[in-house]
Amino acid sequence: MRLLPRASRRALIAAGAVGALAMGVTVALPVVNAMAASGCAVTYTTNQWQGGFTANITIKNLGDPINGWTLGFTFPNSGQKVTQGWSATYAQSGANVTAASMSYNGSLATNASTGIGFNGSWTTANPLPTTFTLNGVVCTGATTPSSPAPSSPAPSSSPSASPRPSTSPSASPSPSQPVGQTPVAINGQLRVCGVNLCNRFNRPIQLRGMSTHGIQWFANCYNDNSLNALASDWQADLLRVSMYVQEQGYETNPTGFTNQVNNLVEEATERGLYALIDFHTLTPGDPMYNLDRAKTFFAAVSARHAAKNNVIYEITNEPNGVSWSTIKNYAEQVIPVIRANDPDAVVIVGTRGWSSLGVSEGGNSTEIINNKVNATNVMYAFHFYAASHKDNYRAEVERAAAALPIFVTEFGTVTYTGGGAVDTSSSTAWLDMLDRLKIGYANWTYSDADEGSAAFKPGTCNGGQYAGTAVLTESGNFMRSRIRTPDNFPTS
Ligand code: IDC
Repeated sequence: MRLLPRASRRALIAAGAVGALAMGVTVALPVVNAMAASGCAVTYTTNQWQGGFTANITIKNLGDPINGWTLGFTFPNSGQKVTQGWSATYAQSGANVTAASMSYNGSLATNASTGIGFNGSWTTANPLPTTFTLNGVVCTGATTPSSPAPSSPAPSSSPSASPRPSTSPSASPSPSQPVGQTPVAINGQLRVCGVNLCNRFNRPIQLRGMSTHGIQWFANCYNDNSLNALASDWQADLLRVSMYVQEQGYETNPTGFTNQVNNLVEEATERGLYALIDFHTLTPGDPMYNLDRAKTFFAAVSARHAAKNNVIYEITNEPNGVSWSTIKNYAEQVIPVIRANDPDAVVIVGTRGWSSLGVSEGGNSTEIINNKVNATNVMYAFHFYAASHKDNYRAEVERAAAALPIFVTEFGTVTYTGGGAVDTSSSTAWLDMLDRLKIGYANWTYSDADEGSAAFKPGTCNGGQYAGTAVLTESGNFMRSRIRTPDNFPTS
């Protein structure tokens, strides 16, 4: 979806068109229903603009476990239409809409939630539907008298993943369950434990994966074939979705880029990969410049993915030219927006000097260690480019890693320009250290950009072949062989 040219947008605004509005309704009355083998609560929120909207719906099952569901609701007026949905099969007749579960999200345990959504259009007005049914029963939010309220967030639905064989489509964090083969099926919801990232067995793990290039430029590199190759051939654990804010990115079309990110998160989820949502600020370096955009964006994506167990939020890519206290202040304003929707998700905060822990601006990690972000489940980003950043940076990471949870959300095998030759010895030294310290990483980039850091040869994304080594650059070959080695995730 492209925005209208700037002049036409101004004309629309001048003609009195409404701007983007966020609206929401939660249907969850604290009523106890004596019958109570069924019960549901639905949250329906929209972001809307002139003629269009995105709806995000969370369905919570308050009754007995169900296997397969159909959500029903009625639009308040007949000009409202579902145009494109996700995570459910939609049908509309007049103003009546149904959304039926998919194979991977039909099973909802008691108190489990799942998230679905759609893009829609409207003509005269776009009020929210007020009544929802689940399998024909009106959702009043009633709870079963016999089941106590959950003390922890409900387990999310976890799709089993093709193309990796999965023996367990469930993400229920019970060690007694058979273990699936995808990274998400094995590890489930992650949390920060001390200086590490821990899986559902409370054991430290390292996630290894790839970053997209800017999705405003390389959307053609992210499709079923390329993502199947990442999951199956590369055996990656993680896809970082890199959404630039400037440089023709998010600021030019917030709804379009939010949808593009959401779709890539769904693609990662279908394949059992963790999805790292990167709010790719770069220039200007002060994250506060994008604070309002960040709040809007993270409110939308965290609502959409709240029920998933595989989403990690990176709230600012590379702050530069600003103090750590400014970055911390930004983080402490954005994190609550995410937590309001997705209380248990891990959040990664960029650090001073292009996420160098301060080193590239003459500082070091002490400023963070002495003044940590005031929130739990937080990690700190470190970035390096192996041909530019060597021993002094490695020493600082090793020192910082004893005190801070660190995630290398971006690095290159080349120079910090993104180009030049692969520095194999420095890259090897870096990755050996990250492996030893169990620090997760995403390599820049899973794209066919014409620069040394790209994994694919230029032109690859015009074709359909991504698996194997014939399509890879030197950097791609190096990274594929590092990422393909067994993860040996702890399973008890
Ligand atoms: C670079 C891309 C390049 C693009 C440029 C635009 O590789 O194709 O023209 O961004 O700004 C970073 C940034 C990342 C950079 C990368 C390489 O996070 O956006 O990508 N890099 O320069 N930090 C250090 C290096």
